Amino acid sequence: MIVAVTRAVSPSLAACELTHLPRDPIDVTKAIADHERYEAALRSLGARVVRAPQEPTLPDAVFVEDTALVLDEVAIITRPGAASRRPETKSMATVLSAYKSLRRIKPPGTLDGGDVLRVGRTIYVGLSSRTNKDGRAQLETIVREWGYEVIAVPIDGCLHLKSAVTQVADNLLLINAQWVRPECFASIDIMTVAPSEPAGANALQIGTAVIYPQHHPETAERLERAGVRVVLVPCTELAKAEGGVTCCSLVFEAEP
Ligand code: CIR
Repeated sequence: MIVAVTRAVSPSLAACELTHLPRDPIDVTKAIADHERYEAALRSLGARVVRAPQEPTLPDAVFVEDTALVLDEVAIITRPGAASRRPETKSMATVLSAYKSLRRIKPPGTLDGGDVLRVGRTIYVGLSSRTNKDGRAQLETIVREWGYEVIAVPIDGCLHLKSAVTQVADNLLLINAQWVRPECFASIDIMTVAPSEPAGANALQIGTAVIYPQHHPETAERLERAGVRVVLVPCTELAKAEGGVTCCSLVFEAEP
């Protein structure tokens, strides 16, 4: 069974953390409607959507990806780089404990799930403003038990590693090469975003399809030309909060 853990959009979303974008008014009603379309897209691809408890006072709580890394063997509860986001992990730990045994990133380590890209047994970790060396080292120690290799990847110009690169098919990554160097992913095939869509590298792979923002049509066409099935979703309001499609769920295999 594929589980996708999501969380409702907080009414306080407009007070979200921002790093690279200017604060633009967010239509929270539209954000909520878009998020429901996103959950419907997850269901259409066979995922069982499990909503974590709502966190109305935590503006960024919809971006559940940052609170944990879920592997087949274990769930690692992160310690987000933005202090305002650390309380989000408490209820997420409770939800994930129903499926996996838990480990935790401890102070002074920080790690955002958005900085973690797993491809097979390799875990790439972005060197961002949210993830520090200690957090990365703790992750490396935890996952060594199951034989994962951790590789640090410099990024520049974006919030998280997965703002710059995501997996879109078995051996294929979608990349913005201005924000991360393709050479960091030596043996994997690479396709690039359309130059007019720098924020277009964030796609959520579910099986042989990807959930993808409809406001990046040129990159969507590139994906389709590469043979990737694309399920488009509206997500302009969450994008104003620097969130993408991977950010809004934690997707993993679990026992039914
Ligand atoms: C933040 O700055 O933390 C939120 N406004 C956006 C987080 C997006 N998460 C992600 O890319 N994994």
